[in-house]
Amino acid sequence: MTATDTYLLLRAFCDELARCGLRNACTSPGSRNTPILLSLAREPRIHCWSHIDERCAAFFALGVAKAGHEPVAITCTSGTAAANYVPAVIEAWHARVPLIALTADRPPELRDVGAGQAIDQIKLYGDAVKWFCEVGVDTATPETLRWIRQLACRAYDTAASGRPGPVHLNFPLREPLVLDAPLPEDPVPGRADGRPWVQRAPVPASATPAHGRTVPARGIIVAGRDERLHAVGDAAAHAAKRLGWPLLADPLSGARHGSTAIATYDLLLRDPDFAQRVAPELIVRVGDLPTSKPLRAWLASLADTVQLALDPEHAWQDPAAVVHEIDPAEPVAALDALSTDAPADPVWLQTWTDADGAAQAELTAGLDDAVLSEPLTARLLGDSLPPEATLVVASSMPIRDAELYFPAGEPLPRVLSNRGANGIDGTVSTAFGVAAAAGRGRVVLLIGDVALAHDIGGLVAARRLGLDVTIVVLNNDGGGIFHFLPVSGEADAFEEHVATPHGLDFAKAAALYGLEHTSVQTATELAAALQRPGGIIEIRTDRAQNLDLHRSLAEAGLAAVRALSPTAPAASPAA
Ligand SMILES: Cc1ncc(C[n+]2csc(CCOP(=O)(O)OP(=O)(O)O)c2C)c(N)n1
Repeated sequence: MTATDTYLLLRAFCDELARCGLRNACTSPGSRNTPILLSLAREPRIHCWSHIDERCAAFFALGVAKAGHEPVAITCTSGTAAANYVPAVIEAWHARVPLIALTADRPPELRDVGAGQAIDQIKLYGDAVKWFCEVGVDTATPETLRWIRQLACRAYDTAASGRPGPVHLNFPLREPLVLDAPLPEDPVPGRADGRPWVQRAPVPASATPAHGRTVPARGIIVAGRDERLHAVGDAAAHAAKRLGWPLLADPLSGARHGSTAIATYDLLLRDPDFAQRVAPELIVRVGDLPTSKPLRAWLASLADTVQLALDPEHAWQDPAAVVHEIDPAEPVAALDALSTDAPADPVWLQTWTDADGAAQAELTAGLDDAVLSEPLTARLLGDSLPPEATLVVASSMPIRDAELYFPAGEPLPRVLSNRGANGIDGTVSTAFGVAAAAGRGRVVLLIGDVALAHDIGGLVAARRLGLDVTIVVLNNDGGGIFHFLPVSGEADAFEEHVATPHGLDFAKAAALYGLEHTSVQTATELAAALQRPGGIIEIRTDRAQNLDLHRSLAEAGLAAVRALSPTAPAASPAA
C-alpha cells in the first residue's frame, strides 16, 4: 500500500460524502490523520473548520449539525485525541444529532507494541454510536474504490436516517502519510450527475392508528425538546388551540407559542391542589420530556391517565413508566388528525390560563428592572430576541430559568441546548458551531460561569474562525444550582467541592481571546450591550440571593394562584 493508494481511497471517500450532502467538517491537527485531513480540506464542497482542541471540535460539530439539521464530519489523530471526542459523541447519541467521527489509527502491526500515540480505538465510543467500522488499510483498486464510495454513503446515511446519531469510522493509516507524486485520475470517478454511489429513497410517512384519533375535551399537550422538527412544535401549538387544550411546552420544543401556551406550568404544578384539580383525561406527549421537575412529577403521578407519546424514533422518553401508548406516526400528521366530538369544556382551559396569568403577573412584578437578576436575564432574552435569532442555553440554572421565565404566546427565538446528556461541557463550542451553520440571524449564548470556565478554550473559535456569538454569562462565582439541593446543607465541603467558586476574571479571558467584555447591572445596560455583535456580557449575581429570589418569586406566584381557587391549600416548598 502506497501513499497514492491511501489518498485515492480517501479522495473517493470525501467525494462521496460531499455527493451525499456533507457540507461541514471539523479538523484537528496531527500526523496520523494527515491523509484524512488533507483529503477533506481539498474537497471544495466541504467547509473545513480548523480546531486546536478535539473536545471543542466535536462540540462545535455538534452545534453545526444541530443548527443545520445535517451530518457533520470530525477528524482527529490517534490516541487521546480520539478520546476527547467522547463527551460530544455521547451528547450526539442522546440528543439525536448526526456526527461522522473519522479517527486516524496506527495500522495493526503498530498496536499494543509500544508504538507512540497508540491506544485501543476499536469501538472507542461503545454503544454511543449507531455504527462502528474499522476501515481496513488497502490498495486502491476498482473494487476497493467502489467499496469506499459505498462506505461513505453508508456512514452518511446511517448518521442521518431514522433516529439520527453519531457513527465512528476508524482508519488505520500506514506511512508515508503525504504524497510524493501528483494524485492520478480516479479510476472509479463516481456516478453521473454528481449523484451519490448509493441513494436511499426517503421512507414514506406511514399511515397509523393516530389518523382520525378521537380525543376527549379535557386533554393536554406536553412538548419537550425537539430541535430539528419545529414543524412538530407548530403542529402542537395549532392542535392545542384547535382543541382548546393547554399546551405545556418548554422553550426547546419550538411549540411554546399560541393562545393556549402556559408559560408558568413549572410553577403552577408545584401547588398540589392545582395539580390535582387540573388532572386531564388524556395527555399527548411530543419530543423529549421537558426539564421541569414539577411537570415530570405531575406526569408520573398520572399513571392511570391515558398518556400517548408521539414518537416515530422510538426514543422511550418515559422514566416514570406511565406512558400507555407510543404512536410511531409522523407527529405533525398525528397532531393534525386529533379531533374531538366531546362538547367543549371552556372551564378546562380557563382554569389553566387564569392561573398562568396570575402567576405571570406576580413574576413580572417581582422582577425588578433595576437589578439584573438571573431569572430577569432569561426573561429579557426570551422577550427581546427576534424569532430568527438563536439562543443557546447552557445546562444548570440557565435552562431552568428559560423554562419558567420565558414568555409564551408570541414566537420565541430558536432555543438550542445540550440536553441529551445534560452536561455543562462543550457549551461554548456548541454555540460557535451553531453560529457557523449558515442561514439564521444572530447567536446568543446564555451560560453560567462554571460552564463558561469549563469550555473557556472554545472561545478561540471567535477569532480563529471569524464567528460571532454574544455570550451572556451569569457569574455567581460557582454552581448556583447546588444551593437548591440538599447538599447545600453540608457546610464542611459544600463551598469548596460542590459550589466550586473560582474567582476568575472573565475580562482577562475576553482579552486573551480578543473579545470585547462588558459588565452590565441593569436591564437597560443589557439591552444596550446586546446591540453589539459578539463579545462577553457579564452579569454578576450572588448565589444565596439568587436562591432567595427564586423562592420569593415562586411563593408570590403560588399565592396568587391559590387566591384564585375556592379552597386555599397548605403552602408547598418553592424550590
Ligand atoms: C460535564 C459536567 N460536569 C458536571 C456536571 C454537574 N453540574 C451540573 S450544574 C453544575 C454547575 C454549573 O454552574 P454554572 O455553569 O455556573 O451555572 P449555575 O449553576 O450557577 O446556574 C455542575 C458542575 C455536569 N452537568 N456536566
